[in-house]
Amino acid sequence: MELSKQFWFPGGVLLLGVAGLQLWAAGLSATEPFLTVFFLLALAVGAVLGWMYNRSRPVAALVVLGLAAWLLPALYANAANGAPIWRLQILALLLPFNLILFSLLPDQGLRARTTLLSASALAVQAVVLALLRGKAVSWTVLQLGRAPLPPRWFGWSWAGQPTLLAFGVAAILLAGLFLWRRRPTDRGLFWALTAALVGIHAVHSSRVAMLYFGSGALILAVSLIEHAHAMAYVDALTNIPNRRALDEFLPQLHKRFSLAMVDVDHFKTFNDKHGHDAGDQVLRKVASHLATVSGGRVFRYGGEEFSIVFPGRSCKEAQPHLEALRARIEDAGFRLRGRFRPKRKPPERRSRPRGGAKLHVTVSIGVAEVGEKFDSPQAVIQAADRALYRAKEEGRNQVWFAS
Ligand code: GH3
Ligand code: MG
Ligand code: MG
Repeated sequence: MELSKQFWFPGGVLLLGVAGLQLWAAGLSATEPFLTVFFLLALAVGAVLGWMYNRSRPVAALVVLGLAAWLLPALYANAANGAPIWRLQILALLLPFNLILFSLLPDQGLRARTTLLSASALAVQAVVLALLRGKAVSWTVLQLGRAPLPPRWFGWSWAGQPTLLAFGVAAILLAGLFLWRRRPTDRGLFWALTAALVGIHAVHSSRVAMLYFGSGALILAVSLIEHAHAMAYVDALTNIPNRRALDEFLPQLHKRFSLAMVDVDHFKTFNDKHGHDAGDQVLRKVASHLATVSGGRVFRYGGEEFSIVFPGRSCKEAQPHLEALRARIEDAGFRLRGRFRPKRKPPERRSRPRGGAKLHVTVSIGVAEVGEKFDSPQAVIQAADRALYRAKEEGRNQVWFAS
């Protein structure tokens, strides 16, 4: 899936759908009890999934959304009745702050120390907020009133500049985190944050606020389902679909397809020479090259073997793409990263190649297509495997067709 689609789906689409629904149903009082039910259900589903998959970050975020939906409308109503607005503004400011805090903490499961840390952070905030008096309050109000940017830019919101800026910074951080790690839970947190931003502007009605904070909870719940899906169907090392995904994909193809089996040459020797961790880096690199193939879908078949499926294409049509991949992997080479790279520059620098020697690997490829001869996915895989064996026998680093 291309990146923009990956980013918008499903959180962004869900939030837009909810906003559309709210605009369409505005003024329908009959929907209001439904909103409370929706909110509680979304929280419950998210909590159960978080507990099932033992994920502390989404659960912590759910707690924050639940607290926000509970506290903010009440404080807003108080403020409308003349109570000072600073407590409401601080709570709104704490919302993005906490979501960022939880997204940066490592997810080590619900029983890990980080959960205690998150809970303590929330408890400290609650105590400080309850104890704020006198000088501390006037200082806080002063800080909240400080406006580095022109105030008219923020006139549309009651939340004040610090809060809106904190939301902006949190959004940039979470989007960046997703682009970097591509984890569904990071994207879930980004869209939950966006839902919370809309939510704090709906606090005039506790139920409309519940709709948006509930949407945030639902987005987190969906991201937990995506996380579980990725655990089942995506290979953890190379981040491409795994054998199970291939086994389920092939029977769904009702048209002609060709399939290539790709195997790294002399990989055992490479591992023996450079170590297993270096071998893992090679597999990641090879997978990222293979993933650039146009018109094909790449899977990690197992070990150092990959499969590429070309739906609607014959072997002949797949050939130029496979030949290009083979050549690109041969030419690319790569340098070992991380602890394989010497930390300090070696004293006799000039005698060594800069940045360490470039290592090269090659791959052999066997291809077969579905047809009269090979009439089932299993038969195609076996035929491609035999062709791969031929490519190895003939000297490796080449593409062979099944006959
Ligand atoms: P050939 O050219 O005939 O394919 O030789 P080869 O050495 O690549 O083939 P062989 O099947 O003998 O060895 C495959 C090696 O791949 C053995 C195993 O240690 C290594 N391997 C399999 N999975 C992984 C992995 O996830 N990480 C690393 N580092 N090595 C792996
Ligand atoms: Mg092999
Ligand atoms: Mg091999």
